[in-house]
Amino acid sequence: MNATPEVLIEKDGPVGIATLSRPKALNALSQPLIKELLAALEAFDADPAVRVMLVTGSERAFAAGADINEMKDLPDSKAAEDAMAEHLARWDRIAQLKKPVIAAVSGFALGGGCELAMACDMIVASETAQFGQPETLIGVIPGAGGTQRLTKAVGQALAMDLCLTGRRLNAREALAAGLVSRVFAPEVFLAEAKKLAHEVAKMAPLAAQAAKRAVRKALDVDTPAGLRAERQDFYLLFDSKDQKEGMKAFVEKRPPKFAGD
Ligand code: DAK
Repeated sequence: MNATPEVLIEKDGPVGIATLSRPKALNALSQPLIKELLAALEAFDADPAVRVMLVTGSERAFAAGADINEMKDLPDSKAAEDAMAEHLARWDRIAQLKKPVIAAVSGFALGGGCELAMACDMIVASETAQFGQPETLIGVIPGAGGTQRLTKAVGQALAMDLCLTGRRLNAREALAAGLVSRVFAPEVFLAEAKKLAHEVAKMAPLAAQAAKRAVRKALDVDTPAGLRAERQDFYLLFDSKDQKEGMKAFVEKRPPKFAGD
């Protein structure tokens, strides 16, 4: 762990917030920073009081990529793999969290920054956001899922364009391309992102987690397998108290009280 935290952790009721805070390097995602972020998110994932997580950065940068200084002197592929295998495993664990994770992106989300946002379940953006995968400009390619997740989010034409030219998408372009789901004016961006997180936190927690799992499944498996997984989770939710409460509250015309079981 760093002497000075580079990830600020806060709980806002049922919303666990992790704010990347390495301003001098535009939140470049060094190995210690990712380690700290993963620890924070896994603690939120295990905390029964937390239902949704929000990952955000500063106004100027969500994150400007993995830390180039950590990679620049790696002599060859073997050294790169040795140095980064554990790091990559941590990135994978971020994508495997059970609870919904929202990325709230202001400013630069480049390279690993864009990949981190895409490892989350939903991306909302400030009008200042800029998304890109400029790794080919520095002699590599996206290494934390960018080629796959970006292509699935925006399609081959645009993903290829971004990866081969390093050009950036602004927030409106990212919205039109399907990379982000909402764009907010800078003055209200964080408040709106938190509002959204609180809205998601009102859902039946087990159902929200199952919805996350099922939607993500669509990216990984063919449709029949995805439908099987969806159906299985649909039926399983009838074992939960929250399904009983949700449907009872509906017919009684009152708001549900979900306990998460
Ligand atoms: N790494 C380290 N430092 C960075 C950085 C980065 N990615 N991005 C910015 N900085 C630092 C700058 O060096 C500068 O530091 P000082 O010179 O002040 O000490 C400070 O942040 C401010 O940056 P600038 O002076 O450059 O600010 P500008 O406004 O002029 O430009 C910029 C902002 C974001 C356009 C520019 O900094 C930039 O182009 N940054 C690099 C963007 C980039 O190429 N990103 C992709 C990096 S490669 C993997 C996991 C992840 C990855 C790969 C593998 N595994 C686990 C296998 C991901 C790879 C990448 O992300």
